[in-house]
Amino acid sequence: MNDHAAVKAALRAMPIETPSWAYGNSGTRFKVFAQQGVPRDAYEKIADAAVVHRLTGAAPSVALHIPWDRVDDFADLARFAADQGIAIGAINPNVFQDNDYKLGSVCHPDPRVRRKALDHLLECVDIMDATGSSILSLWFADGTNYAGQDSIAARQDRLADALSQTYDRLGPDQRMLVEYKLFEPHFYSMDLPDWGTSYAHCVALGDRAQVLVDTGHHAPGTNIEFLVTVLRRFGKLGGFHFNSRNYADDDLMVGAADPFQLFRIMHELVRADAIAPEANVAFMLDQCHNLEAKVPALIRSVLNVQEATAKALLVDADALAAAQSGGDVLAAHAVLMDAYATDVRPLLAEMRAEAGLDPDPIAAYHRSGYQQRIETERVGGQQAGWGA
Ligand code: RM4
Ligand code: MN
Ligand code: MN
Repeated sequence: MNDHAAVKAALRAMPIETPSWAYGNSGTRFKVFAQQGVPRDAYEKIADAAVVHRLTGAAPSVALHIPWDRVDDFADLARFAADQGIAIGAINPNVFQDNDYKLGSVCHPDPRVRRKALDHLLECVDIMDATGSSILSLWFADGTNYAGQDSIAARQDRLADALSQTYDRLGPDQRMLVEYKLFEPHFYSMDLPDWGTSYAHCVALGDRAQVLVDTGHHAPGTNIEFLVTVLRRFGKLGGFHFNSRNYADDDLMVGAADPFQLFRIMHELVRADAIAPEANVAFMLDQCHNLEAKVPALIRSVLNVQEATAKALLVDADALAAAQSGGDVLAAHAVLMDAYATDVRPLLAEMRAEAGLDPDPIAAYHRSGYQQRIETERVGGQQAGWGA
Protein backbone atom coordinates (compact mmCIF):
# COMPACT_ATOMS: atom_id res chain seq x y z
CA MET A 1 0.00 0.00 0.00
CA ASN A 2 1.74 3.15 -1.14
CA ASP A 3 -1.20 5.43 -0.76
CA HIS A 4 -0.64 7.46 2.40
CA ALA A 5 -4.32 8.28 2.77
CA ALA A 6 -5.14 4.57 2.85
CA VAL A 7 -2.40 3.89 5.40
CA LYS A 8 -3.77 6.63 7.64
CA ALA A 9 -7.33 5.36 7.24
CA ALA A 10 -6.29 1.82 8.21
CA LEU A 11 -4.45 3.10 11.27
CA ARG A 12 -7.27 5.35 12.36
CA ALA A 13 -9.54 2.31 12.39
CA MET A 14 -7.16 0.25 14.55
CA PRO A 15 -7.89 0.37 18.29
CA ILE A 16 -5.19 -0.59 20.79
CA GLU A 17 -6.43 -1.56 24.24
CA THR A 18 -4.43 -0.68 27.33
CA PRO A 19 -4.38 -2.84 30.50
CA SER A 20 -5.57 -1.38 33.81
CA TRP A 21 -2.74 -3.12 35.66
CA ALA A 22 -0.10 -1.26 33.67
CA TYR A 23 -1.22 1.98 35.35
CA GLY A 24 -0.56 0.50 38.80
CA ASN A 25 2.72 -0.23 40.50
CA SER A 26 4.59 -3.35 39.50
CA GLY A 27 8.03 -4.75 39.96
CA THR A 28 10.03 -7.90 40.14
CA ARG A 29 10.12 -10.44 42.91
CA PHE A 30 12.93 -8.38 44.37
CA LYS A 31 11.26 -5.00 44.68
CA VAL A 32 8.29 -2.91 43.65
CA PHE A 33 9.35 0.72 43.35
CA ALA A 34 6.27 2.81 44.12
CA GLN A 35 5.68 5.86 41.92
CA GLN A 36 3.92 9.07 42.81
CA GLY A 37 0.47 9.68 41.38
CA VAL A 38 -0.31 6.03 40.77
CA PRO A 39 -4.06 5.17 40.77
CA ARG A 40 -5.65 3.91 43.97
CA ASP A 41 -8.66 2.23 42.39
CA ALA A 42 -10.23 1.18 39.11
CA TYR A 43 -11.75 4.62 38.57
CA GLU A 44 -8.37 6.31 38.69
CA LYS A 45 -6.91 3.68 36.35
CA ILE A 46 -9.70 4.40 33.89
CA ALA A 47 -9.06 8.14 34.17
CA ASP A 48 -5.42 7.50 33.19
CA ALA A 49 -6.41 5.19 30.34
CA ALA A 50 -8.74 7.91 29.06
CA VAL A 51 -5.80 10.34 28.94
CA VAL A 52 -3.86 7.88 26.79
CA HIS A 53 -6.84 7.70 24.45
CA ARG A 54 -7.40 11.48 24.34
CA LEU A 55 -3.77 12.07 23.38
CA THR A 56 -3.33 9.23 20.89
CA GLY A 57 -6.87 8.84 19.57
CA ALA A 58 -6.06 5.14 19.35
CA ALA A 59 -6.69 3.52 22.75
CA PRO A 60 -10.48 3.57 23.18
CA SER A 61 -10.77 0.74 25.71
CA VAL A 62 -9.14 -0.51 28.88
CA ALA A 63 -8.92 -4.12 30.06
CA LEU A 64 -9.82 -4.96 33.65
CA HIS A 65 -8.27 -7.60 35.90
CA ILE A 66 -10.54 -9.07 38.56
CA PRO A 67 -10.30 -8.89 41.59
CA TRP A 68 -7.65 -6.15 41.25
CA ASP A 69 -10.28 -3.89 39.68
CA ARG A 70 -13.27 -5.04 41.69
CA VAL A 71 -15.81 -2.29 42.42
CA ASP A 72 -19.24 -2.39 44.05
CA ASP A 73 -21.07 -1.39 40.91
CA PHE A 74 -19.57 -2.40 37.56
CA ALA A 75 -22.32 -0.69 35.57
CA ASP A 76 -21.32 2.54 37.31
CA LEU A 77 -17.67 1.92 36.40
CA ALA A 78 -18.67 1.41 32.77
CA ARG A 79 -20.65 4.67 32.83
CA PHE A 80 -17.66 6.46 34.31
CA ALA A 81 -15.49 5.07 31.51
CA ALA A 82 -18.02 6.18 28.89
CA ASP A 83 -18.07 9.69 30.41
CA GLN A 84 -14.31 9.72 30.05
CA GLY A 85 -14.63 8.70 26.40
CA ILE A 86 -13.51 5.08 26.63
CA ALA A 87 -15.05 1.62 27.02
CA ILE A 88 -14.33 -1.38 29.20
CA GLY A 89 -12.42 -3.94 27.19
CA ALA A 90 -11.42 -7.49 28.03
CA ILE A 91 -12.19 -8.89 31.45
CA ASN A 92 -9.26 -10.87 32.86
CA PRO A 93 -10.08 -13.28 35.70
CA ASN A 94 -7.33 -13.75 38.25
CA VAL A 95 -7.11 -17.35 39.40
CA PHE A 96 -3.51 -17.24 40.54
CA GLN A 97 -3.22 -15.12 43.66
CA ASP A 98 -5.22 -17.02 46.24
CA ASN A 99 -3.59 -19.48 48.61
CA ASP A 100 -6.04 -22.11 47.42
CA TYR A 101 -4.43 -21.98 43.98
CA LYS A 102 -1.04 -23.30 45.04
CA LEU A 103 -1.51 -26.49 43.02
CA GLY A 104 -3.56 -24.85 40.31
CA SER A 105 -7.00 -23.37 39.75
CA VAL A 106 -9.26 -25.08 37.21
CA CYS A 107 -6.74 -27.95 36.98
CA HIS A 108 -6.32 -28.36 40.74
CA PRO A 109 -6.62 -31.93 42.02
CA ASP A 110 -9.25 -30.88 44.60
CA PRO A 111 -12.76 -30.41 43.14
CA ARG A 112 -13.53 -27.72 45.75
CA VAL A 113 -10.74 -25.50 44.44
CA ARG A 114 -11.74 -26.18 40.85
CA ARG A 115 -15.30 -25.12 41.67
CA LYS A 116 -14.04 -21.91 43.29
CA ALA A 117 -11.94 -21.06 40.21
CA LEU A 118 -14.82 -21.85 37.85
CA ASP A 119 -17.17 -19.68 39.91
CA HIS A 120 -14.73 -16.81 39.49
CA LEU A 121 -14.63 -17.32 35.72
CA LEU A 122 -18.44 -17.29 35.63
CA GLU A 123 -18.53 -14.20 37.84
CA CYS A 124 -16.27 -12.52 35.30
CA VAL A 125 -18.85 -13.21 32.59
CA ASP A 126 -21.39 -11.44 34.84
CA ILE A 127 -18.96 -8.52 34.94
CA MET A 128 -18.78 -8.60 31.14
CA ASP A 129 -22.58 -8.33 31.06
CA ALA A 130 -22.53 -5.38 33.48
CA THR A 131 -19.76 -3.50 31.69
CA GLY A 132 -20.59 -4.30 28.08
CA SER A 133 -17.32 -6.14 27.61
CA SER A 134 -17.19 -8.69 24.81
CA ILE A 135 -13.96 -10.50 25.65
CA LEU A 136 -13.14 -12.90 28.47
CA SER A 137 -9.37 -13.16 28.50
CA LEU A 138 -8.15 -16.33 30.16
CA TRP A 139 -4.70 -17.02 31.44
CA PHE A 140 -4.06 -19.84 33.89
CA ALA A 141 -1.01 -20.10 36.10
CA ASP A 142 -1.76 -23.82 36.40
CA GLY A 143 1.03 -26.32 36.08
CA THR A 144 3.42 -28.51 38.05
CA ASN A 145 7.00 -28.23 39.23
CA TYR A 146 8.02 -31.87 39.31
CA ALA A 147 7.56 -34.93 37.15
CA GLY A 148 4.91 -37.10 38.74
CA GLN A 149 3.47 -34.27 40.84
CA ASP A 150 0.07 -34.64 39.17
CA SER A 151 -1.41 -36.38 36.16
CA ILE A 152 -0.88 -34.32 33.02
CA ALA A 153 -3.81 -36.10 31.38
CA ALA A 154 -6.20 -35.53 34.28
CA ARG A 155 -5.27 -31.88 34.38
CA GLN A 156 -6.11 -31.55 30.67
CA ASP A 157 -9.53 -33.09 31.36
CA ARG A 158 -10.17 -30.67 34.22
CA LEU A 159 -9.10 -27.75 32.04
CA ALA A 160 -11.38 -28.81 29.19
CA ASP A 161 -14.28 -29.15 31.60
CA ALA A 162 -13.86 -25.65 33.10
CA LEU A 163 -13.38 -24.07 29.69
CA SER A 164 -16.51 -25.69 28.33
CA GLN A 165 -18.65 -24.67 31.31
CA THR A 166 -17.42 -21.11 30.94
CA TYR A 167 -17.94 -21.17 27.19
CA ASP A 168 -21.56 -22.24 27.67
CA ARG A 169 -22.15 -19.21 29.89
CA LEU A 170 -21.00 -16.69 27.23
CA GLY A 171 -23.59 -14.54 25.50
CA PRO A 172 -23.91 -14.52 21.70
CA ASP A 173 -21.78 -11.37 21.35
CA GLN A 174 -19.12 -12.50 23.76
CA ARG A 175 -16.04 -14.61 23.13
CA MET A 176 -13.25 -16.11 25.15
CA LEU A 177 -9.58 -15.78 24.34
CA VAL A 178 -7.32 -18.50 25.67
CA GLU A 179 -3.76 -17.45 26.42
CA TYR A 180 -0.79 -19.77 26.82
CA LYS A 181 2.62 -19.42 28.37
CA LEU A 182 5.68 -21.63 28.12
CA PHE A 183 6.67 -21.57 31.78
CA GLU A 184 6.21 -19.59 34.97
CA PRO A 185 5.02 -19.77 37.63
CA HIS A 186 5.56 -23.50 37.12
CA PHE A 187 8.76 -24.96 35.81
CA TYR A 188 8.06 -28.58 34.85
CA SER A 189 4.74 -28.40 33.02
CA MET A 190 2.21 -25.70 32.32
CA ASP A 191 -1.32 -26.83 31.50
CA LEU A 192 -1.51 -24.36 28.61
CA PRO A 193 2.11 -24.03 27.55
CA ASP A 194 1.83 -23.25 23.85
CA TRP A 195 -0.39 -22.19 20.97
CA GLY A 196 -1.00 -25.77 19.89
CA THR A 197 -2.59 -26.70 23.21
CA SER A 198 -4.60 -23.48 23.25
CA TYR A 199 -5.68 -24.04 19.66
CA ALA A 200 -6.82 -27.61 20.33
CA HIS A 201 -8.96 -26.54 23.30
CA CYS A 202 -10.45 -23.67 21.28
CA VAL A 203 -11.36 -25.96 18.38
CA ALA A 204 -13.12 -28.32 20.79
CA LEU A 205 -15.05 -25.40 22.32
CA GLY A 206 -16.38 -23.69 19.21
CA ASP A 207 -16.28 -20.48 17.18
CA ARG A 208 -16.31 -18.11 20.11
CA ALA A 209 -13.12 -19.51 21.61
CA GLN A 210 -9.91 -18.23 20.09
CA VAL A 211 -6.24 -18.11 20.92
CA LEU A 212 -4.61 -15.11 22.55
CA VAL A 213 -0.97 -14.56 21.64
CA ASP A 214 1.07 -12.81 24.32
CA THR A 215 4.28 -11.94 22.53
CA GLY A 216 6.33 -12.53 25.69
CA HIS A 217 5.16 -16.10 26.28
CA HIS A 218 7.32 -18.14 23.91
CA ALA A 219 10.61 -19.93 23.90
CA PRO A 220 13.46 -17.73 22.71
CA GLY A 221 13.71 -17.82 18.94
CA THR A 222 10.07 -18.76 18.34
CA ASN A 223 8.84 -17.41 15.02
CA ILE A 224 5.76 -15.59 16.29
CA GLU A 225 4.69 -14.24 12.89
CA PHE A 226 4.55 -17.83 11.65
CA LEU A 227 2.21 -19.07 14.37
CA VAL A 228 0.07 -15.96 14.08
CA THR A 229 -0.35 -16.62 10.37
CA VAL A 230 -1.38 -20.21 10.97
CA LEU A 231 -3.86 -19.27 13.69
CA ARG A 232 -5.39 -16.60 11.48
CA ARG A 233 -5.69 -19.06 8.62
CA PHE A 234 -7.80 -21.35 10.79
CA GLY A 235 -9.92 -18.52 12.21
CA LYS A 236 -8.44 -18.94 15.67
CA LEU A 237 -6.41 -15.76 16.07
CA GLY A 238 -8.41 -13.93 18.73
CA GLY A 239 -6.00 -11.24 19.78
CA PHE A 240 -2.70 -10.15 21.18
CA HIS A 241 -1.09 -9.14 24.38
CA PHE A 242 1.69 -6.99 23.01
CA ASN A 243 4.83 -6.35 25.01
CA SER A 244 8.49 -6.96 24.43
CA ARG A 245 10.97 -9.26 26.01
CA ASN A 246 14.64 -10.02 26.03
CA TYR A 247 14.59 -13.18 28.13
CA ALA A 248 11.25 -14.44 29.41
CA ASP A 249 7.91 -12.78 30.22
CA ASP A 250 9.61 -9.40 30.62
CA ASP A 251 6.49 -7.29 29.92
CA LEU A 252 8.58 -4.38 28.63
CA MET A 253 7.11 -1.77 26.31
CA VAL A 254 6.05 -3.23 22.99
CA GLY A 255 8.48 -2.42 20.21
CA ALA A 256 11.30 -1.64 22.65
CA ALA A 257 13.33 -4.84 22.57
CA ASP A 258 12.68 -5.99 19.01
CA PRO A 259 10.80 -3.52 16.81
CA PHE A 260 11.64 -5.63 13.76
CA GLN A 261 9.75 -8.61 15.19
CA LEU A 262 6.74 -6.38 15.79
CA PHE A 263 6.95 -5.19 12.18
CA ARG A 264 7.14 -8.78 10.92
CA ILE A 265 4.05 -9.72 12.91
CA MET A 266 2.16 -6.68 11.64
CA HIS A 267 3.24 -7.46 8.10
CA GLU A 268 1.68 -10.92 8.26
CA LEU A 269 -1.46 -9.44 9.80
CA VAL A 270 -1.75 -6.88 7.01
CA ARG A 271 -1.37 -9.63 4.43
CA ALA A 272 -4.03 -11.70 6.21
CA ASP A 273 -6.46 -8.76 6.35
CA ALA A 274 -6.34 -8.99 10.11
CA ILE A 275 -5.88 -5.30 10.96
CA ALA A 276 -9.36 -4.14 10.01
CA PRO A 277 -11.96 -4.09 12.82
CA GLU A 278 -14.09 -6.68 10.94
CA ALA A 279 -11.28 -9.19 11.46
CA ASN A 280 -12.04 -9.12 15.19
CA VAL A 281 -8.44 -9.44 16.25
CA ALA A 282 -8.08 -7.67 19.59
CA PHE A 283 -4.91 -5.61 19.86
CA MET A 284 -4.17 -5.33 23.54
CA LEU A 285 -1.10 -4.41 25.55
CA ASP A 286 0.05 -6.47 28.53
CA GLN A 287 2.93 -4.61 30.11
CA CYS A 288 4.41 -3.56 33.41
CA HIS A 289 6.23 -0.28 33.84
CA ASN A 290 8.54 -0.97 36.72
CA LEU A 291 10.94 1.93 36.23
CA GLU A 292 9.32 4.37 33.82
CA ALA A 293 6.31 6.63 34.40
CA LYS A 294 3.23 4.70 33.48
CA VAL A 295 1.01 7.00 31.42
CA PRO A 296 3.74 8.20 29.03
CA ALA A 297 5.02 4.60 28.77
CA LEU A 298 1.60 3.50 27.60
CA ILE A 299 1.44 6.38 25.14
CA ARG A 300 4.88 5.35 23.83
CA SER A 301 3.64 1.76 23.46
CA VAL A 302 0.57 2.80 21.47
CA LEU A 303 2.80 4.89 19.19
CA ASN A 304 5.19 1.95 18.75
CA VAL A 305 2.37 -0.32 17.60
CA GLN A 306 1.21 2.37 15.20
CA GLU A 307 4.72 2.84 13.80
CA ALA A 308 5.21 -0.88 13.18
CA THR A 309 1.76 -1.13 11.60
CA ALA A 310 2.33 1.90 9.37
CA LYS A 311 5.55 0.34 8.08
CA ALA A 312 3.74 -2.95 7.46
CA LEU A 313 1.00 -1.10 5.57
CA LEU A 314 3.66 0.57 3.42
CA VAL A 315 5.05 -2.72 2.10
CA ASP A 316 4.72 -2.65 -1.67
CA ALA A 317 2.46 -5.69 -2.07
CA ASP A 318 2.74 -5.83 -5.88
CA ALA A 319 6.53 -5.66 -5.87
CA LEU A 320 6.63 -8.27 -3.13
CA ALA A 321 4.32 -10.63 -4.99
CA ALA A 322 6.34 -10.23 -8.18
CA ALA A 323 9.62 -10.93 -6.41
CA GLN A 324 8.15 -13.91 -4.56
CA SER A 325 6.61 -15.52 -7.60
CA GLY A 326 9.81 -14.94 -9.55
CA GLY A 327 11.78 -16.64 -6.82
CA ASP A 328 13.87 -13.52 -6.31
CA VAL A 329 14.87 -13.97 -2.71
CA LEU A 330 16.93 -10.82 -2.38
CA ALA A 331 14.38 -8.59 -4.07
CA ALA A 332 11.53 -9.94 -1.93
CA HIS A 333 13.48 -9.35 1.24
CA ALA A 334 14.45 -5.88 0.02
CA VAL A 335 10.80 -4.93 -0.43
CA LEU A 336 10.17 -5.70 3.23
CA MET A 337 13.30 -3.94 4.40
CA ASP A 338 12.49 -0.83 2.37
CA ALA A 339 9.20 -0.53 4.20
CA TYR A 340 10.82 -1.25 7.55
CA ALA A 341 13.46 1.43 6.95
CA THR A 342 10.87 4.10 6.19
CA ASP A 343 10.59 6.83 8.78
CA VAL A 344 6.83 6.84 9.32
CA ARG A 345 6.86 9.40 12.09
CA PRO A 346 6.01 12.36 9.79
CA LEU A 347 3.09 10.37 8.35
CA LEU A 348 1.78 9.57 11.82
CA ALA A 349 2.23 13.16 12.98
CA GLU A 350 0.22 14.30 9.96
CA MET A 351 -2.48 11.74 10.73
CA ARG A 352 -2.78 13.04 14.30
CA ALA A 353 -2.87 16.67 13.20
CA GLU A 354 -5.65 15.85 10.73
CA ALA A 355 -7.62 14.29 13.60
CA GLY A 356 -7.17 17.41 15.73
CA LEU A 357 -4.59 15.74 17.98
CA ASP A 358 -1.18 16.97 18.97
CA PRO A 359 1.30 15.43 16.49
CA ASP A 360 3.53 14.51 19.45
CA PRO A 361 1.35 12.88 22.14
CA ILE A 362 4.21 12.41 24.60
CA ALA A 363 5.20 16.07 24.48
CA ALA A 364 1.52 16.95 24.80
CA TYR A 365 1.29 14.76 27.90
CA HIS A 366 4.26 16.48 29.52
CA ARG A 367 2.81 19.90 28.71
CA SER A 368 -0.66 18.97 29.95
CA GLY A 369 0.23 19.10 33.65
CA TYR A 370 -1.64 15.80 34.18
CA GLN A 371 1.34 14.06 35.79
CA GLN A 372 1.82 16.89 38.30
CA ARG A 373 -1.89 16.91 39.01
CA ILE A 374 -2.16 13.21 39.82
CA GLU A 375 1.00 13.40 41.92
CA THR A 376 -0.56 16.20 43.98
CA GLU A 377 -4.07 14.81 44.16
CA ARG A 378 -3.44 11.11 44.70
CA VAL A 379 -2.01 11.18 48.16
CA GLY A 380 -3.12 8.82 50.87
CA GLY A 381 -5.02 5.64 50.25
CA GLN A 382 -3.56 2.46 48.90
CA GLN A 383 -1.79 2.60 45.56
CA ALA A 384 -2.79 -0.04 43.06
CA GLY A 385 -0.29 -2.73 42.26
CA TRP A 386 0.23 -6.45 42.31
CA GLY A 387 -2.23 -7.79 44.82
CA ALA A 388 -4.00 -4.46 45.26
C1 RM4 B 1 0.44 -13.36 32.86
C2 RM4 B 1 -0.34 -13.23 31.58
C3 RM4 B 1 -1.69 -12.61 31.76
C4 RM4 B 1 -1.67 -11.45 32.70
C5 RM4 B 1 -0.93 -11.77 33.97
C6 RM4 B 1 -0.84 -10.57 34.89
O1 RM4 B 1 1.77 -13.66 32.62
O2 RM4 B 1 0.40 -12.51 30.65
O3 RM4 B 1 -2.19 -12.17 30.53
O4 RM4 B 1 -3.00 -11.19 33.03
O5 RM4 B 1 0.38 -12.19 33.65
MN1 MN C 1 -0.68 -11.69 28.89
MN1 MN D 1 2.60 -12.55 30.78
